[in-house]
Amino acid sequence: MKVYDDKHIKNVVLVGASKSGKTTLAEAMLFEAGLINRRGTVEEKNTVSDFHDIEHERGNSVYATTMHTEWRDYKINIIDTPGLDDFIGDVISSLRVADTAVMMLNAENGVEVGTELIWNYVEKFQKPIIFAINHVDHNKADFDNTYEQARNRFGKAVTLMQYPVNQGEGFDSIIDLLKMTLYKFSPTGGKPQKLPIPPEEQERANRLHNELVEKAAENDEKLMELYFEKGSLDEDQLREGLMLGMLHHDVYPVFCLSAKKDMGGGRLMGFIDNVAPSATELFAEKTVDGSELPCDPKGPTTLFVFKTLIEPHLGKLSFFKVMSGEVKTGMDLVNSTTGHTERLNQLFIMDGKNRNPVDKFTAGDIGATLKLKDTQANQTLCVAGKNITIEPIHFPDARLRVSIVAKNKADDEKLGSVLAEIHQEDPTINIEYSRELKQIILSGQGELHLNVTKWRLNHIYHVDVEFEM
Ligand SMILES: Nc1nc2c(ncn2[C@@H]2O[C@H](COP(=O)(O)OP(=O)(O)O)[C@@H](O)[C@H]2O)c(=O)[nH]1
Ligand SMILES: [Mg+2]
Repeated sequence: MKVYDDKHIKNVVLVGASKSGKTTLAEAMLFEAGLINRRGTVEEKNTVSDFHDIEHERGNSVYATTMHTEWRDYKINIIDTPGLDDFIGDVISSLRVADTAVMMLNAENGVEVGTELIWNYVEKFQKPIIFAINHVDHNKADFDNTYEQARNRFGKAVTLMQYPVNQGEGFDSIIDLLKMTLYKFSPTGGKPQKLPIPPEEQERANRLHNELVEKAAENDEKLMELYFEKGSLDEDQLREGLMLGMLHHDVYPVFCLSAKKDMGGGRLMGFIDNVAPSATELFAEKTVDGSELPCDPKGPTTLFVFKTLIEPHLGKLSFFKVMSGEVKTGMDLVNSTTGHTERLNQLFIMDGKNRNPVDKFTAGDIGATLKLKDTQANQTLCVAGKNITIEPIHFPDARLRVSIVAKNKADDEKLGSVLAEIHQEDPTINIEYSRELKQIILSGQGELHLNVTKWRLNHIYHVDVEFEM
């Protein structure tokens, strides 16, 4: 595994309404980069991202899954998230550690209710945003309408970087307004041919290109001056302007894709490499004592644990982002909440369920470790003597409560401990004991959320339960 420095690591989270194509895009991004040699599909239940049994059963993502890809000297960490509101907990923790949110829109449906729900969280985190309009190969795809809806709903920052030349079933060509090139794909997708923009598209492409340049120039006085002087900006200046625009929410670049046909993912990755900010370019992290921690590889080693996964046969996996410094295998770090020391015996890059061992991670990177004794999600591990606590994630309150009983009395005790594990994995599942009712009260984000919890109790922990509303 090649070692990437902090400037060459980008963290993106794929968010958007259910079925917009997030999991399919993640698969295409790994496949195009050659990290997997077979492209799985959601239908065949063999994608890297949707590896949990419940996801296979539902044909839909339930958990956030981390993966990585490598594209032209950059490492891109991808977190694929579930699109349904019931599973918002994992969307929130993923947004917290990502540096750019890729909001997927389905060109058949435009802006959906699910898009709006997730937008509320995306905005709260103030992270740079890219819109990826997917499904442009569908016969009902309407790219322009989807773009207009996004612009009406999310504002003038929504800025075209591309548009499809021939959306619908025959889709195979994209005009890129940054590179001013036509990308033409073979029927199997992948790497496109680069062709000149055809004469009939030149006027539209020029007009949109100029809009784009102006948008990039607006973000910096120096660039504005150059633009007035020369009437244009070169590619590096454009990149700089767009990156500043992304940082300040003045530019939400729009891309077009068919994730299913593997068309457009490579260009999107190239843009993430070259324009999307890395963690070191983002605003410093806030700590609970009101100070800030810049993402600096030379700073004090600080890991923020954003997610826990408990695999019955493997134990506890803790996912973290290196907020500062670097972490090496065998290092001792202190949990700033409990004061206990944890040894990080193993470090992994996680690609779905696959663990790839590595020796170290540097500031801005995302990794995982096994068997931390006493650390939960939302806690900080840092080098002894520093006592840094990263501002924790605030999860929404429960929206539905039920009382829960084991069908078999003998499971009563087990139920309590298993539910505690489930809460560790998903902080939006809460458990209280009602003395009055002498019952355990389970609460979560909705009926589906609680039913998935029931499914897990039954299929993974072998505890049969009943809900009483
Ligand atoms: N036609 C078409 N179908 C797609 C595209 N991307 C995904 N799909 C299909 O849309 C469905 C939902 O995709 P999935 O990746 O699970 O969406 P997610 O819920 O956002 O993760 C699946 O049946 C995919 O095969 C696309 O670009 N074009
Ligand atoms: Mg999915």
